[in-house]
Amino acid sequence: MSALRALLWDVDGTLAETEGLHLEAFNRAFHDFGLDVTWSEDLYRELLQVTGGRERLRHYFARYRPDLVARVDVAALHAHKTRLYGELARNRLQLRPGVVRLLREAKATGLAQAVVTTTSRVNVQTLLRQTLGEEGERLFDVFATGEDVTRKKPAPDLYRVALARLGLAPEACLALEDSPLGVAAARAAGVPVVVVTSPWTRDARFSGALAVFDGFGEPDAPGRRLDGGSPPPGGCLDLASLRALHREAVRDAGRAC
Ligand code: XBP
Ligand code: MG
Repeated sequence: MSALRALLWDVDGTLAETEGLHLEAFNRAFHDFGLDVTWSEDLYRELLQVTGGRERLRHYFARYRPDLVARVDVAALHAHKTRLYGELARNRLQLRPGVVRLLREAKATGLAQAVVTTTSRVNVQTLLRQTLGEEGERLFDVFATGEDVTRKKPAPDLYRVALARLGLAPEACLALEDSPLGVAAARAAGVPVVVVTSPWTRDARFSGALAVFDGFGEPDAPGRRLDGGSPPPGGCLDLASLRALHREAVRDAGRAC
């Protein structure tokens, strides 16, 4: 039986609610490039079905503004969006309630931790430095970010990169994700996955997830379990609850063989 050796963390929507800021950065970038384009929240929710900012832009122009396809340099537009995101993020990013508690608990117990995200390494650095200073990047052993793959989530590639860098088998790990596409990526790599929904994914269906919560939970902001399973004690998702879920996954996989 495989014991839990590592937590694999998604970033956008899981470590922090960043999508509102990404949306703002996309819209400012359109303005700076002189494009008559503004994404609404409803449209952005739909566009989140394409992971990765560059891929999302290409999809948008092809589907909604074919008149702009030949005119827009998507790579330059996305590079500008990334710069704007870094500026906008100053003093505006916070980790989700319960995340720091869980990151530190995992680190103190000797679990490995990885970042597995479609966004860029620089955006991850910005988030971790702004919220946790020097400690931020030291909490993680491995980073797998958008630059590392050509196929982003829901492809398993980012998870495979993280597993290879950790030197661990998928069943020794547990992924934490907020979106169905993230769940699909983790499952396609054989990694069991727990969902903590974000406002952008709250109404989604999460087939293949071990459990679905609406937050990691802190004593003053408890998380709720949304899939009918037993809630974490005191509404706080801690390492003991994650280990119990992981044991269930390993046991069920053993039965299926
Ligand atoms: C998040 C994303 C990201 C951000 C934008 O997916 O799809 O693309 O929205 O980031 P996940 P970039 O949380 O599943 O990794 O513009 O930096 O690509
Ligand atoms: Mg996410």
